[in-house]
Amino acid sequence: MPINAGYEYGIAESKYNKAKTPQEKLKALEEMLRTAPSHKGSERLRSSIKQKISKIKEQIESQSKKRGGHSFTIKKEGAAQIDLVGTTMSGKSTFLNKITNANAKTSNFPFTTKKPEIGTMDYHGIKIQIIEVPAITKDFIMQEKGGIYLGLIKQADLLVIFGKDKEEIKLVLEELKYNNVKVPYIVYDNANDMVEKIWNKLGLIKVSTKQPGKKADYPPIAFKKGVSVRDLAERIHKDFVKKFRFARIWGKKVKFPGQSVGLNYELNDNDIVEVHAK
Ligand SMILES: Nc1nc2c(ncn2[C@@H]2O[C@H](COP(=O)(O)OP(=O)(O)OP(=O)(O)O)[C@@H](O)[C@H]2O)c(=O)[nH]1
Ligand SMILES: [Mg+2]
Repeated sequence: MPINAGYEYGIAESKYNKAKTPQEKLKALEEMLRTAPSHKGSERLRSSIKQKISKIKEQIESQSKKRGGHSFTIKKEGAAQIDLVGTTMSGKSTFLNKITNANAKTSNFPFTTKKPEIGTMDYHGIKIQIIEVPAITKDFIMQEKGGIYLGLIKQADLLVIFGKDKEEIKLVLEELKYNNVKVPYIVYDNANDMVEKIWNKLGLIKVSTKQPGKKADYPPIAFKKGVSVRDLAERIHKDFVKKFRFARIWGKKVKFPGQSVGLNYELNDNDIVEVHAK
């Protein structure tokens, strides 16, 4: 132990020495860096810890790439793929069954879900794929069984994190962090508006087309936030952009219903668009 390093540093260092997996090593190294003395004399120590951290991160990344080769994925369908990830008996299957057409087995016994369960959620006409990943335990992803799901988790557009309490949520988030999962997530909180929270977090908007003199078409189309009338016109038909004259918009951000806009107009959630072409 270096001179003047505190008690916490000593604990972190002994954790590092005992660590078996690269994930445990990374965690201990980060703790060492956090608790290392920060005076001038300890600069070498800090930089050696930082070097070790970057090496171990490379190791984890190459490990997860190798493992990714064995892992299976599920073909994306619909506007987004969302994974329910969490500890056992945290209500993943119950929620999946509630919001999708799935009929996953739920029970009072742990580890009921043994393979990914897939469902489709219909959000005001937008189809969203929801997948329950079998429960996570400590070091689960590092284990043979858990590792095969790492690729699946990494390809998701959003994760919904489940746990029976704060500790479990923390455990799941740490497992993901130490396996380099960088997918955006939202923590499940059993709120009535959970589906809306999920939709908002996805960063998508739903837009409907319409014909002159008729009601809006159903179902609407999902787009990433920030798209313009041009993106919508292209999605409908490639000639639409060439022949475009103007579009009329009904929605919450226009000055009046049916306002005329050009190709560059940025669309908003729930906009209704009537494209006028030559
Ligand atoms: N108190 C409470 N219990 C719930 C809730 N959601 C589910 N349960 C109960 O918790 C138990 C486990 O629910 P599941 O949905 O099977 O949990 P899971 O996360 O899919 O668990 P595994 O697939 O077995 O790992 C069942 O007995 C459910 O009835 C909830 O929101 N609150
Ligand atoms: Mg389940």
